[in-house]
Amino acid sequence: MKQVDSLLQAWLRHRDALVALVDVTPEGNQNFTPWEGAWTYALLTLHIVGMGEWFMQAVASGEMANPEPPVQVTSMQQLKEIVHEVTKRTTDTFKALPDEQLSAEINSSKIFGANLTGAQIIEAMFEHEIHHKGQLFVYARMCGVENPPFFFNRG
Ligand code: NI
Repeated sequence: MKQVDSLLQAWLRHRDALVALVDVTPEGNQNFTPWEGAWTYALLTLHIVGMGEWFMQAVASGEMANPEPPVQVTSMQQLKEIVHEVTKRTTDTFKALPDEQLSAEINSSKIFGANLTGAQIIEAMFEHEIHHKGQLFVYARMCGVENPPFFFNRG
């Protein structure tokens, strides 16, 4: 098994839980915020999936692009579709990574102050996603989701 494949499986356990969480969040909650001035449900979700793809593209290309601003969404349905699309693209890029990219140096000094290896960028990607996913669980619970899906299902 490629090293990349086991990392992909580890990431997908988290991402699948995120997708499931967004899928069960009722329509109309795209602009929900837990306090005034906080990111909306949609912005937080777009940030997680957008940055995930951004990290993965950096590992694949060796270069860190400037992150793109999130698109405007007007419904949970639209948000769900974007989450599925971006997850599919990120998964495809991840799957296609050769193991050599894990030890390759990524041109990341302007973001991280040092050039990290592909494996280190993937670690940052995981930490970023897990951190914000925890926040989104609270958002979803406040939007009435009673049994949020967790990440430990390995069946
Ligand atoms: Ni963040």
